[in-house]
Parts: sequence; C-alpha cells; structure tokens
Amino acid sequence: MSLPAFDDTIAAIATAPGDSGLAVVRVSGAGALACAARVFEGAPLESALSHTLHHGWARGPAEGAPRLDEVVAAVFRAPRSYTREDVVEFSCHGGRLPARRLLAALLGAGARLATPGEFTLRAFLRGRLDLAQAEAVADLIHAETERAADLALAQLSGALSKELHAITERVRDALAETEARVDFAEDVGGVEVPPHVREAIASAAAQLEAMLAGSAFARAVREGVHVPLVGRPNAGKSSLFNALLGEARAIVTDVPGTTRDRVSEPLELAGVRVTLSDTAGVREAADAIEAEGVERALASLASAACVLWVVDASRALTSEDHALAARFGAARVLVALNQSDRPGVTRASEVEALLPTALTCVPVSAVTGAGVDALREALARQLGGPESASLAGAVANARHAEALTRAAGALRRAGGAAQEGAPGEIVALELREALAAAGEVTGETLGEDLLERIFARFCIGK
Ligand SMILES: Nc1nc2c(ncn2[C@@H]2O[C@H](COP(=O)(O)OP(=O)(O)OP(=O)(O)O)[C@@H](O)[C@H]2O)c(=O)[nH]1
Ligand SMILES: [Mg+2]
Repeated sequence: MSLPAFDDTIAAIATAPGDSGLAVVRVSGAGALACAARVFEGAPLESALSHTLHHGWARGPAEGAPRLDEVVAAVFRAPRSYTREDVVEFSCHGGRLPARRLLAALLGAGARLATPGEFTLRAFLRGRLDLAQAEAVADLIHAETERAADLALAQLSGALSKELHAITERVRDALAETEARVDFAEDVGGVEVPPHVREAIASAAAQLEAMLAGSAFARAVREGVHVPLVGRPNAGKSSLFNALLGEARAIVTDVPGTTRDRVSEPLELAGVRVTLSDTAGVREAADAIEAEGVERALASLASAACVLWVVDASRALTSEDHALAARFGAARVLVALNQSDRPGVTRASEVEALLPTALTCVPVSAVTGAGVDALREALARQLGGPESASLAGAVANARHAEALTRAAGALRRAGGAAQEGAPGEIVALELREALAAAGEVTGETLGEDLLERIFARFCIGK
C-alpha cells in the first residue's frame, strides 16, 4: 500500500451518521469546484469567490436528474482552505439518506471517496499542519474529558511543535558550527567542539528531558488509565468500587469469593478518564471459576500503571497479602485501609513495610462513605498531575515520547563525546541522529508506512 495520489479530487461525509439537523459533505482537490458545480443547482460555483456561501439544491450529475436535497455550499479556494486545495463543503440535512445521496452524486461527478484522514493528510502534505498538529486533530475528535480536549487543542495550535522547534533550532546551530569546524579544520583551529556549543547541546538535552518528565501525566490525560481494585476476599473491593462510582454496580455479599469476573466502569478524575475494575479476591481458589477470576485479577496487575489495593484494616495481614504485594511490580500502589468504621487491627505502617516503594494509605469505610472523597483525591494525585499543571507543549503521545527519548539520548551522547574531546565528526553524527528523531514528531523525517498508520486512526471525512 502506498499513500493515495493526491492530485485527484476526493469527497466524503464529514459528520457522523444518524439523526441530526445537518450533515456536511466535503470535496477537495483541483477539480472540487467543477465537481461540486455538477451536482449543485444554484449560483455557478466554478466562478464563486473564496469564503462565500450559496443556497441551492443538490442533484445527480446526469442531465435532468432529480433534486436530492436543499443545501448550502461553502466555497474555499486554495490555499485558504483546510487542505490548501479548492474545497466545497455542502451542508445538507442530517439523517440516513441526504448526505449519502449527495456523496453518491459527487462520486458520480468524478470525485473519489476519501480514505480515512485524507483531508488532514493533504493538509499535512501541503504544509498547513505539521504531523504533531495533524495527530492532534484525531486526538481532539477522540477526547473523552475536557482536559484531553484542551490538551489536543494546545497541540493542534502548535504548542508542542513550537517548543520542539526552539530546541531543534539550537541543535541545528550546534551542528552547523561543529560541521564547519570539521570542514575547515585548519582555519578555525582544530576539530574539537568549543565550550559554547557543548553548553548548547547540554541545555537542549535538558530541555527535552524536562518535556519528557511531564509526559506520563499528559499520556494519562490523552489515553486514560486502567486502575484495578485488588485485595483479599471480603476486603470490601466491590463495596469500595460501588462507593467510588456512586452506584451499586458490583455485587456485594459477606461471602468471601463473591466477585469472579472483572467488572469495569469509567470514572473521571483530575481530567483523566480512569477505567476502574473490580476484581476477584486473591486467595487459593475454591473452584475452577474462582481460580479463573483470581487469574484475571492478577493479570490486570500486569497492564496497570496504578493499582488500588484494598486492605481490610479490621483484620490482620496474612501471607496472602504478602504474596499479593510481591506481584505489584512497577505499578504505583495506592492503599485503601477499608472497614475503618470497625476497630482497627492493621496499621498503615504494617502495610507500608510490605513494599519497597513509598505508599499512600488512606483510611476509608465503603459502608459509611468516610474517606471516600479523600481516596478519590489521593488517586487523582497518584495519576500524576496536580490539578493546575499546564499541559501546553506536553508530550502526550507514546510515539512522540519514544522519538524524543531517542533524541535526548543522542544529544546526551553528543554532549559526552564533545566533553571527552572526541572528533567533531562523531559529535555531528549524534546531533544529526537527534534531529532525525525529533523530526519524526513533526513529520520532517518519516516513512510513508508510518504516515499511513497514523492517518488510519482517523475517521473518513476528517
Ligand atoms: N463494616 C464494614 N463492612 C464492609 C466495608 N466494606 C465492605 N464491607 C462488608 O464486607 C463484606 C464483603 O464486601 P465486598 O465488597 O463484597 O468484598 P470484596 O472484597 O469485593 O469480596 P470478594 O468479591 O469476595 O473478593 C460485605 O458484607 C460488605 O458489606 C466497610 O468499610 N465497613
Ligand atoms: Mg467483590
């Protein structure tokens, strides 16, 4: 597969199907105005000025074809359009048929059906957006929290690109100066990298690393996180799950081993979409069904960035708690010291002693509701971001984080080599590698297959 040729004219429905007041069908390409004119009964679109609206009727392209809908055509002439090509956007009626009939008419008039994301791909290929901005379009469409939408909008308006550009410009300057010294070694006195260039490299690396430091929370905002509730049978996981959600979603009984299957529900915390899962109590299972549930509970630990460990503080810790604590791995652990309405037996310090990393323990009662708000707040803090943290310029995308980590690594190696007095060629090699990696974010250096994969995430019509 290769990128679609982009000198032809494409059309697609830009709005979601279903009952709605309006739908939008758009056409883009050198032939967009001619194609739109063939299905439009109204003012002559081919001679219409840019940024004008025209009321009229959509109809089939054949001579004498009947009207299909009453529409408004918006004309955008290149390069002042979303794709930088000639574009016509028809607003027609919503519902199942009007937009589909209009699209069929446009295809009959010579347009090709656009591939997913092709309008935005064209905007990227024609230089209206860089790749990080184009990806933000899909992020904005898929955003499920206000904060995720704000993050996508900041990236769309170029906040990330601008920060990166400032860094890569410094690296480019350092590279130019290093290469000049290599090329004219005799004239400028030796091929070693001078101190001010070394400093520029080190500070560019530090800036990239600072951007990456905030990336875990930005990714949580963009992608959402999965938080399983785990613990011994009867600790009160299902009760606490229900209390956190504010509804009686999972079955609660006093029989240990009540929960078998994993039950998941979404919850929004600090602008992050959290998928909370209630799981089976971990113990030596009594039957095959429970054993499968315990297996699933343990499996949920593997993919979780954060775990809510529910401990019944009215009972002593057992070897099962020790065994469970050993399974947490790299996940951040938040402890709910549940059943705090009953006389306490297990103290926070005993639980903390089970894990090598620092823990936050919050006393709660799933039955009285005491401490549940504090637990919600602790979980929000655990997800990484203070409520007020600015996400402008944040690295929210795993692909970006990976590329920038490589760029920072190459800069560190360049700085190290320069420090040791290595020849300028070696330093230049690493600097070029850093620029190539950073360029993958903005799309300056990217293969076609990767572009295809990125734009395949889009919906048709975007
Ligand atoms: N007093 C008191 N009882 C609680 C509290 N939380 C849960 N319980 C009771 O403890 C029993 C077990 O609660 P569940 O929520 O089903 O416990 P679980 O951890 O989901 O248990 P399994 O699904 O068997 O692993 C029920 O009778 C609850 O009413 C609490 O904070 N205080
Ligand atoms: Mg349960």
